[in-house]
Amino acid sequence: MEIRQSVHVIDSHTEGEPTRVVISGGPDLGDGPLPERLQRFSSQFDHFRSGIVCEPRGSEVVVGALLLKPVQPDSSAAVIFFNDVGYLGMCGHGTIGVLTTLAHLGRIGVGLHNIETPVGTVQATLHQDGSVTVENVPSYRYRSKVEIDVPGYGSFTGDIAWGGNWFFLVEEAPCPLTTANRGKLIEVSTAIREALHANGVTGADRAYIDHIEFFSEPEDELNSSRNFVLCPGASFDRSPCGTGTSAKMACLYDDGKLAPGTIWKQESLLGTVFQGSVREGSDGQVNPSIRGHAWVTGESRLLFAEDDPFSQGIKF
Ligand code: PYC
Repeated sequence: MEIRQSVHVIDSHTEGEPTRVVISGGPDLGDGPLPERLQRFSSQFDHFRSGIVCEPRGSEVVVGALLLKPVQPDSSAAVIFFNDVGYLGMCGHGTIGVLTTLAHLGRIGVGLHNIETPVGTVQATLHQDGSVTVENVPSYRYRSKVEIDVPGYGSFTGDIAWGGNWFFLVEEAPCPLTTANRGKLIEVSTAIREALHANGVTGADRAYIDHIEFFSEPEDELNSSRNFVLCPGASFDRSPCGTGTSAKMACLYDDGKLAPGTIWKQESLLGTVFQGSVREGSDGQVNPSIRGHAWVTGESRLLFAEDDPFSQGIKF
């Protein structure tokens, strides 16, 4: 078997949601600003994205994180996040996975680290107990109480908010938020996303809303809320979703329901938790932070054989 490419990756999960960090063997994207390198990645090396995270090497649940040389000398890393269908602006669980992976490699220690992403630099703290706090990009509610008619499912009302990705946040879940209902939740949230798209409902600057979020009372009364988050593609976030929790806290802050510094405990469909809070930002925005824990699950070399028909991943 002739191997064309060998890629060193480290896998982890953050509160249940997997991250695959590409340590070496990735494409050369140059040294420019991260948005330019993302543009180069998507236009010239999209096959690398799909080869790393799609089946047979990955699955629709895996979020990839390509480690890059940072622009600023005081940054610990630069990273571009991606999944089975494309690229993510920011990724909260993924940033926690990246810090845990860098610590596993002995490249960083306990303390504060700047991590560059295409949508801005975030600060992340590796704590003594192994947990990580991510100070996410400024987040805000763009529109509130947007009503959308979803063919076959009725009408839903939600907020559109930015938390590093675009979210449509629906208070009224179509069924109880349980793992047993995950198929139904994926089905309805996908229909909502399609209806938003068909009706031209977008984020700012006509941005495509690719994440849909449902909420309910938490199962554990010590938590503040439970969520279900549809990710771009057809999978749901096993973690409480860092950018989704940021978007949620921005809406709560806007409604006067979350004071700066108050802890918000967001519970996922699996029952895992991110602990969040906000600081007041400028122009009505908030600076959210989320804290969670990741665990390294594997370290491997992904091999790409010359004659492998699925070397670039299976496209369904
Ligand atoms: O934690 O921000 C997040 C995230 C986005 C998509 C999957 N996880």
